[in-house]
Amino acid sequence: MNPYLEIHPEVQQALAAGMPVVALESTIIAHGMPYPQNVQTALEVEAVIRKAGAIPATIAILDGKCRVGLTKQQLEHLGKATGVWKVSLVDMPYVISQKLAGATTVATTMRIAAMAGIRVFVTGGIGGVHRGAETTMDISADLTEMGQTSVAVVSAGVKSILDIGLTLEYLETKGIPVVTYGQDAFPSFYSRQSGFPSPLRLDSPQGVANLLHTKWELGLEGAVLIANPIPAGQEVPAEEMERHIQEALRAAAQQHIRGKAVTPFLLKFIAAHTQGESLEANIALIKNNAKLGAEIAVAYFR
Ligand code: PSU
Ligand code: MN
Repeated sequence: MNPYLEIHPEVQQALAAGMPVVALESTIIAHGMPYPQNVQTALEVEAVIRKAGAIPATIAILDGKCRVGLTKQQLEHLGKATGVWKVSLVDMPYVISQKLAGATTVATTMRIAAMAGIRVFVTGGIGGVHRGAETTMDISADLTEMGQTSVAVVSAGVKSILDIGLTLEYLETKGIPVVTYGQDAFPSFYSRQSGFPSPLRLDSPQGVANLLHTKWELGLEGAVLIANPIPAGQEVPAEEMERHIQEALRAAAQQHIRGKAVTPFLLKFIAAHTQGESLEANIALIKNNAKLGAEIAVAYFR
């Protein structure tokens, strides 16, 4: 067992018993939503996973350990404290060795989930290839990590703060199957459409579970991205989002925002300018993803 890994007893027991476990990230808690909705949502998402017959394991870095499964107090701390790090792979050794509090990104959560033996992971939106990446080279480590770590990632597609076309190209290059659940169009987080067709489509948790099983049995390591469209009726109109995204990108350029600060800056800017609407949509889609993720985990372990 890795000395830096600390698995909550309930999660440990579930893994030992071969029961379905679903990993959850914590950047969305510390940097993706305001307090107290962030902690409230994190708890509700865990409840959705339990109701669907799986055990939730929210992942974060605390006291020099990769924690798999958090207590309510730990969730509360991550959601409330200031100075919680956003930990992508590049930050992991620093935050762990300095014993700092860290919220894990998709890339880091996947890596820790794999260390613990968890195969299914639920998030809101993944990082990807940023608009303008042809000059900035800003490509999220989420994509390279998905290229090598065998964990299924359930998300609501890709937010249009990114270049969706380039992100799909990159996923293809890395050999990451992209499966949209229940429709032909690839979704873009706040919207069920993105203007791009989905490379693949499946309509049942069992179908997804079979794909995962087949991929990994073939020795094809790496993730599968499952894009789950936001529930109809919860969408934020794409034209409205685009206006806010353009504004956010201009502000980021003016303020010389670079590197790992780019994604949180854009997300915060957009949240502040769309207020209740984007937050409500965000909460709806993460719960929707949690339900599907749990169903996939249950089917996979059957
Ligand atoms: N995109 C979203 N919501 C998020 C993130 C991205 O729509 O919360 C977070 C995730 O934790 C993701 C991270 O892993 O940002 C990507 O950051 P970067 O682009 O710096 O790799
Ligand atoms: Mn980046």
